[in-house]
Amino acid sequence: MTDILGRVRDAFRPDQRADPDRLVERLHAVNRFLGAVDGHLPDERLVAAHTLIERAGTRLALSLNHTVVALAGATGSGKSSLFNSLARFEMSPVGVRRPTTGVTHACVWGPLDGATRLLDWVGVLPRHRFVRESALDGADEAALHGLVLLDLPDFDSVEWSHRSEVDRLLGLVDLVVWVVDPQKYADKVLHRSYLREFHRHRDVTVVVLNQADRLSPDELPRVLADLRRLVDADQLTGVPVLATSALGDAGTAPLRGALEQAVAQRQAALRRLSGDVDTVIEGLAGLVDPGRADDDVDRPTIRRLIDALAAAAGVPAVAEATEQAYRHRAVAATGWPLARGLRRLRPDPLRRLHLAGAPAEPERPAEPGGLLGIIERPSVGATSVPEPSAAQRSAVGLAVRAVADRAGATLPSPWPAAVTAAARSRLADLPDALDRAVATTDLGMDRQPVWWRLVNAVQWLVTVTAVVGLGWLLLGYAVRALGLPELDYPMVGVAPLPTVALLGGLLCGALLSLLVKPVIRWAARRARWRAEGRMHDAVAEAARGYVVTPVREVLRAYAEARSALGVAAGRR
Ligand SMILES: Nc1nc2c(ncn2[C@@H]2O[C@H](COP(=O)(O)OP(=O)(O)OP(=O)(O)O)[C@@H](O)[C@H]2O)c(=O)[nH]1
Ligand SMILES: [Mg+2]
Repeated sequence: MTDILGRVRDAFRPDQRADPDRLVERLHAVNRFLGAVDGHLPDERLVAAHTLIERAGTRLALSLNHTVVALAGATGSGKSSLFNSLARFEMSPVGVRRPTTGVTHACVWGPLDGATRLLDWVGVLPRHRFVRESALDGADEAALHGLVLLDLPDFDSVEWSHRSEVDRLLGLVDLVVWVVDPQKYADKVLHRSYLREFHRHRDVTVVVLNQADRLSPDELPRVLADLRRLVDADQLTGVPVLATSALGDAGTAPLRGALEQAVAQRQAALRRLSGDVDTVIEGLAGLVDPGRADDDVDRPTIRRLIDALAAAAGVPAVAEATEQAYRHRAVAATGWPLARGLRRLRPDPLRRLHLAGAPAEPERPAEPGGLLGIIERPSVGATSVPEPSAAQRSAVGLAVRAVADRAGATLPSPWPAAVTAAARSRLADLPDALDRAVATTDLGMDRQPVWWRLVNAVQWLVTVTAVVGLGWLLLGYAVRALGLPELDYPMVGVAPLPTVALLGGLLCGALLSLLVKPVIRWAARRARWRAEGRMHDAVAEAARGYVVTPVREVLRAYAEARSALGVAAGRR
């Protein structure tokens, strides 16, 4: 007897106490994991974790001074008999008709008060609750104060409701005593579907071979050894395997000892939940790869995306138009004043695209699209930037895909799918954003450069000089025609001043126009580069906001989930 109790004590490892703070920290980490992956991973992969958080929160809020123990097993193994024998009262009916117990019965040792809410949560009907506190027992039962013992229906029942009740309760109780009998202790369903599933709950599992009185003294050790072998094969090494008989106090003593131990330690609830956390983490382990470094979207891929979006948004066309518009406006501003009227008849290339070159435009509501929105983009706006070609559309599709592929390449499934979904999540709004980016970019064309004004002033000066010269000459002819005394022109060398003024003015104007031409070409190219750079920046902003940022959010969620799971698993 002393030997059995010693084994039980070892099995429960009293030295390795469950740390409630550590348990709460692990549960917080699982919760953090759930918060991080919310919306990124399919809900069905997270059910167990959500259930754990919900159950653990409730169990920890309820009495930790009580230990809820379930007697589980096949029909006829003697659960109710053991229950009655431990309670020393006929509380749960024992019968010959199988299965006998259809609903869970509970017996509470000590006052019922603290256990009531626990039993409400576990779901035992009030009429099936019993209290084991009798003055007659004296100190006998004191060691079990705090025990809430449940007699469960049979797990292998022909009644579906029995099986579901057992499965529900096995997820809630603190400790499970598996009751087997000499005939059915090797039952495959018991071992494969139940005991093996509890391998992470070794600390809160006890196996009893009941009806041991039916075995001869020779047979008992052999059957016990065989059961031990099977239990070890279920990865439950170290779990106590006890022989019991429900026929008398002596037969239940080993189990009573184990229960007293569990009640005294008040560790079962914490250990149960720790085992649950282990199980949940094991199930989630494939969702993150602890060895991999955090990934980011690499710069070359982003650059290719921006280039593709810029092409689709018509940046090259607008840049080209900017260069032409610069030339157009510069010639109009610095050319020979008398020929400017002709130039003004030609349309301004930027205005043709409905782009004046200056920032404009209030916000417009987004239009529906999708990736195909890019493809069907163009009419979106106030601009008449040319529609993207089929090649440009597919380049955008490929570039967005490349961003997702590169970012998700090293992540375990199903994160790559989450990254792809994020990359495409705002594509519907992207066409409008691109059009807005181009339309509102300050192309730097709203102000006249100072040198235009200088050249313009010189042009007017020489033109006025020529006109004055012409006028003067005309006046001379008129005077001569009217027979009045001839005007005396001042001479510049051999030529009269009005002729010099007229010809010099005309020549200087033409020369200035010629000289300014290459400067205009050079400055127009600069204006094009400047506009291109600014539009590129605006498109890059849209690319970041609409494609890269959603992808980065998933990567951040992944990193957070991985770190949280590391803490929950004890890797930190
Ligand atoms: N000899 C002997 N008979 C036992 C022992 N335990 C139970 N029995 C008998 O086995 C039969 C089944 O016992 P129950 O306690 O009803 O078994 P159960 O596991 O509760 O069965 P269900 O309620 O149907 O799941 C009854 O006839 C009991 O008298 C025992 O330790 N020794
Ligand atoms: Mg029963």
